[in-house]
Amino acid sequence: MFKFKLQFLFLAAASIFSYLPASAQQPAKKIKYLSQPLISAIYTADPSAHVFNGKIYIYPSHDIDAGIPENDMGDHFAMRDYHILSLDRIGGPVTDHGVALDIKNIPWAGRQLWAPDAAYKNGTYFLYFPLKNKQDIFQIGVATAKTPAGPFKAQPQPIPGSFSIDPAVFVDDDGSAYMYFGGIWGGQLQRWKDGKYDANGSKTDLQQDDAPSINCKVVKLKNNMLEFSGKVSDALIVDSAGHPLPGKDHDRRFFEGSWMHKYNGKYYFTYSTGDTHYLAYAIGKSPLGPFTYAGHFMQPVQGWTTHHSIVKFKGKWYIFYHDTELSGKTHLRNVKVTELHHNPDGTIRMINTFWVEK
Ligand code: FUB
Repeated sequence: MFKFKLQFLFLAAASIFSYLPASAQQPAKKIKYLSQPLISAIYTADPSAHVFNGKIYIYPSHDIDAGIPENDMGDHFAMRDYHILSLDRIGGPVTDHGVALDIKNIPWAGRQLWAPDAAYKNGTYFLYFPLKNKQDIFQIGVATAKTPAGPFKAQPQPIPGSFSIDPAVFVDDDGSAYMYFGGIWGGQLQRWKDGKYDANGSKTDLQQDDAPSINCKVVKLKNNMLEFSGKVSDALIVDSAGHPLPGKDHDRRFFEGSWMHKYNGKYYFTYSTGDTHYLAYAIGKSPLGPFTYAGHFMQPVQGWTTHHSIVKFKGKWYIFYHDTELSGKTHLRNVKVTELHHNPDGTIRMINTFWVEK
């Protein structure tokens, strides 16, 4: 899953000069970043941001160095707890609220607490998290708290009918809540055919280039926010002619890390293309899709890929994302934020998060 093509290019660019004799060295090239890490005391990734009580709360993964070798299934992402961050204003100080949920307090836990999200309803905050169960199969759990920073108490079992990774919960203007979830390769989505897990299924994607690609999943949540209401369906992405994107279209097809925001009455489904390292978007008339592919809006970051969220705060739109500026290592990431701009025609302005200065 997490090969380090771009990271390698970056490290090569940054370090090649230090191996040359001083006389042969060219003027040092400097990597410049669009934004700075929001915190540096711990490594954080997969930032899901929400505005609660007039503040921004960020629900990130907490990256650690577990000493597990890197592989395409993401075993090196062996996270064990969550810390919640908050800030009163963009650019202001960031508070780390400490451990909000620990894997040792989740009764069904196997390993790997991956990208979480949060939501609020009727006086309760909900933290949604992907975690491998004791059979090493990813499912999605939920924990509750009375305050946005927790601590959160996990439900004794995963959400019935849940699978794969990267839950993103969107609450529409009418109060209806939807969960988008799924990720291929290490996220195991390709192993879920006909609602059943196939341990012998492909390790990456379907490996059928001309067949429709695997879609992210979407499901309405019950009013209690703890259970799925009805059937899980595909958050289908189609091209401008209405055809599903094929499996071979790695530049455009869904990989993982979905998010939903509503802009001018339209539903913007955003996601990572994974092995091609872009953030892409597709627009629909309903939160359930289908969504028409509209383009890329973030160029590859430093690191294998990024994971984002989009939120409106004090009249402006922001994107929270991660890269590996602090560590230079794929599995030790840091969260960042920058402004996101919608163009007058409804497209999203392209973001480039780093460049090499001559
Ligand atoms: O943090 C672990 C995984 O890496 C997330 O679940 C994916 O979205 C990717 O960011």
